Amino acid sequence: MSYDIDELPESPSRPPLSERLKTPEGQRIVKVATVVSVLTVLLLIFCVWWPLISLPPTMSDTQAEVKSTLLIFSIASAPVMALVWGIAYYSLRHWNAGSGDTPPEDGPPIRDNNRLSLAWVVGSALLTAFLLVWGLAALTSTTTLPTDAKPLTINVIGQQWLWNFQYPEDGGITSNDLVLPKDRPVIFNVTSTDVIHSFWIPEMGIKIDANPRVTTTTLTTPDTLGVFNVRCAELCGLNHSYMETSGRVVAPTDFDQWVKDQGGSPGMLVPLDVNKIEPKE
Ligand SMILES: [Cu+2]
Repeated sequence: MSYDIDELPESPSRPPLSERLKTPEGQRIVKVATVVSVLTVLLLIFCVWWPLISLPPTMSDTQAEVKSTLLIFSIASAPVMALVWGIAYYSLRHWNAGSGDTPPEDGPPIRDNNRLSLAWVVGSALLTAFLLVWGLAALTSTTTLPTDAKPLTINVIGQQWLWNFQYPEDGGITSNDLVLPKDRPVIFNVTSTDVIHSFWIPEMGIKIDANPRVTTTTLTTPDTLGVFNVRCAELCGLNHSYMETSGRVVAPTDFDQWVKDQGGSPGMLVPLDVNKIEPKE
């Protein structure tokens, strides 16, 4: 049955909420609200629990920001997801042909419930505005260099199927292991000598494409001593899955010692321009 919206009947004055909840429609709303509430709680528990067991440990400010953004966005979306799933569940379970709970015909469109419209529009606007502001703030903080420490620049060169790391500010040493000093911002200039790779440190929350003849840049500040993984996150050929190595975050004095052990000199600038790396033939 269809309705001409110009010929809709006037809405009768509505009985109080307590009365309306006793009607069959009110009972339906109570049941749906119960399902939505239970689902919301379950989803919130999942939002907190799942990252704890599935994400790598946090070893940088970037990864901390990534994790808190994931948590906040999941919590904000849990009630919305529960609302959609709750209504879908109730509809599929009760409003099928055999249940006897199917309304005989479609009801008139709701067009005069201003409070519902207002709540819907204001709720959606607040939620999306919050996510936008949080997202922009997180993006800014993870892509801006802190001003209180001198950053370290490292050239990252991917090739089938290994990573090379150049330290142009420490005598130009090259290493297959990525060694980083703790609490010092690091700028990674990333490129490739052959195909597209992707430079990924799960524990640091950074991942960026390594493209031949192009330099991409990412940055982070390691803040925890320990070992981390360096991986290629872009299918780059037969041995892609073996294109990984380990790295470690060490104390600044240990970093200087490591540089010397590699034949370098801490703080000595050697012009190694990652843009000048010749592609392999
Ligand atoms: Cu690769």
